Amino acid sequence: MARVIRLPDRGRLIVCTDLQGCMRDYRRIVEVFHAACEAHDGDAHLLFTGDLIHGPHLDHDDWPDFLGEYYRDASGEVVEAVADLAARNPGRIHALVGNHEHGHIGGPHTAKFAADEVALLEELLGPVRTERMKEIIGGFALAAVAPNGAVFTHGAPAAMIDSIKDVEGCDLQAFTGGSPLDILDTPVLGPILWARSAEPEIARRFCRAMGGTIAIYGHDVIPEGFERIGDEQMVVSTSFGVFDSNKVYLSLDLAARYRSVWDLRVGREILPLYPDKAPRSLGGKVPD
Ligand SMILES: [Mn+2]
Repeated sequence: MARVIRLPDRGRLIVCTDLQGCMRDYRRIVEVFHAACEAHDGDAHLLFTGDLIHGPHLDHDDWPDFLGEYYRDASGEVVEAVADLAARNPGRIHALVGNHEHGHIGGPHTAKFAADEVALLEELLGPVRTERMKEIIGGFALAAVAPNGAVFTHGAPAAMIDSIKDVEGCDLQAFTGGSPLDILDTPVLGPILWARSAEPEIARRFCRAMGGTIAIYGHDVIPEGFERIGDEQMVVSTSFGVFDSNKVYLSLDLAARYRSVWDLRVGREILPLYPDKAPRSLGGKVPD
């Protein structure tokens, strides 16, 4: 299957990064999507940029403060909810593979909150729900491109590619090593799923090859909610590892033309997930 989603040149696009099993933030972004549908005559899209799964399984007392507000992992429920939402909104719900999803369909097993998060989740789900989850995430893409210039991936745009075909034809089974440390050496697939940064020149080249101008991704935690890197990269933290007050999502005009990440403005394209908790400097309602 082609691993690149081609978004249309009209309507609104809501972008949500790493949820890592947080059902509360999932429900909130679905509210945002429905509000965008209403505001744009039904013409809205919702894109998840990977890592829907693998959150902490911790009791309240063991929760480290730096992870933000407490939640308990609901990975299986989040993936199933995304599939149901996609079935109810044909062609409007899009999802990319993150390094955490990849572990279930050929990638190295992640070990962030458990020695083997892939084995743990599959055990919790049991064989039937595990098969369904693998089927769902097996249909996810590696990148999405929009005529407005935005190129979306899970990790940083560090892959060396000559054209969009290099990503379209990418084999999710290409990783044959054993250790997660070896994955970055797997061309295209490794950097797209695991890179935390990209040199400006490499990022520019990646965007050009994908037919776009700016790269938008998650994978890393930005405690302040988002970060611009140079003119062509933006890292967004919608959920995981961030306090509610600083969680942001993007709302992009698919009919616009974005030449640099500075065209994305707080309060317009960069919006707080919880406006009632966010400072005005992040487009929220709370005085700074
Ligand atoms: Mn990730």
